Amino acid sequence: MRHDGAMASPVIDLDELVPIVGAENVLRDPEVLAGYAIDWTRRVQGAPSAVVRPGSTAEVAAVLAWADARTLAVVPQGGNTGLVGGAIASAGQLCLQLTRLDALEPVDVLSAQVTVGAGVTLDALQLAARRVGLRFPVDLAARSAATVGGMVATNAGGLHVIRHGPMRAQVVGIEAVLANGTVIGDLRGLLKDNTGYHFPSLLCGSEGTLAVITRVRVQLVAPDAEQAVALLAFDSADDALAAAAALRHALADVSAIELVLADGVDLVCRSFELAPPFDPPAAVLLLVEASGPAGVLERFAAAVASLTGVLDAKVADDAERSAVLWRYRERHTEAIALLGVTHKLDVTLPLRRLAGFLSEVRALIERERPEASLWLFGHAGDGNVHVNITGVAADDEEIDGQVLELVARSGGSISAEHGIGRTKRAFLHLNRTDGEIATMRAIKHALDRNGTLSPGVLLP
Ligand code: 2HG
Ligand code: ZN
Repeated sequence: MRHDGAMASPVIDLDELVPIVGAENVLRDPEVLAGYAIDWTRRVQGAPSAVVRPGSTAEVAAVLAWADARTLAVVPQGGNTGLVGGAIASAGQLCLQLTRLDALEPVDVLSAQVTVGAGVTLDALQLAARRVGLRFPVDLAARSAATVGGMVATNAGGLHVIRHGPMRAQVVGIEAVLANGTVIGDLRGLLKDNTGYHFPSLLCGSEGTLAVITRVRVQLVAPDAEQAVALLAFDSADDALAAAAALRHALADVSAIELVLADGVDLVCRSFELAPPFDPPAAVLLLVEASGPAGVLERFAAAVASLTGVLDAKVADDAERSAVLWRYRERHTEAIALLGVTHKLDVTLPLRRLAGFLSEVRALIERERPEASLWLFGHAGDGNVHVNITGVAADDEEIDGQVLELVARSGGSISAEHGIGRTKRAFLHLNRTDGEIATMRAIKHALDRNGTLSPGVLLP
């Protein structure tokens, strides 16, 4: 078994993995493998030779050392909720499935930190924090399956980046295994430690290409006393974005500003039999969440009342009614998935270019792929738009390129929070110079001499 032009490799006997992880954790039945071999978008189909499920850092190290010595490629995978194919092993590669690394240490209340295995789900981490009266501030719709290791590897963003930053901002310690089996990092959680290169920074967003993350220590925050959510209706994206800026100036409590459009909300309502939020339907909707010290609802209501351009509003201040409003935003991904293979282009624009981009990308798709449907939604507070295209061929990379070129020309990023993975690596040059890509390659080579980890991911 060879990968990416490697020299002739020794014969590979997957039975040699059995003493390392146990027979029940070397999966080879094609029917079982199928579930690990395709990503959420159904666009990236892999064909791993086996799925290996280590149960400890030592087992990860032993599997990697074994594979590295045989130049057998290994692709780490967490909850398989990624949207760019970064966790999908191609033919002849091993899928290193990490959900058995699910140990959750007791929360260290003194430092408000907790150490968790890479396979712990976001849900489980949030629950552990809540149990001791704290909060883990990163949140995203795939919380029940997305794992902490995968979220660090992709530097996941989610709903609260405007207040708390992405995953990178929460990580205070990391343990990872290099391709040759060397374990690096520490989990002491020291906020001040200037002893050279900072491995958490290097590994956040490295998408499995530099090391396999096995444990992570994260910072928790104090919960907010109160929370309120509003769904606001507008005629245009310009009006909505002006209101979003005004709200952020007026109110320190804003913790999420999400944008959805009439057609997406209609699709969500039809797909899940939800009552439409507004009658008549609004062209553009903002879902705004405010959380902070007592009195949030009053401050929020006053700030909303002072906005211009709001056609209609729905406000909720309890968990149940807030969840009802959130559904119109959070269920977009699921509703779009029902339409079939989806091209997902997760991009950020400078806020001043965001409204213009929404109309320009629509004009581009109408011109270039009139048969396609375009779904636009995202995190308006940080300029992150999820451009979803359905009704085009799975392998239509040309249309991806055209959208991403528009993003780059507009001063944006071709990957806001999902990563580059397999689906965007051919476009990395739109955002990174040759010198930068060469630097990334040099780092990759220094840490993974044989190219064992995730070949075909991230680097062109
Ligand atoms: C979200 O914000 C996720 O809901 C998924 O990042 C986005 O499905 C998508 O394109
Ligand atoms: Zn998102």
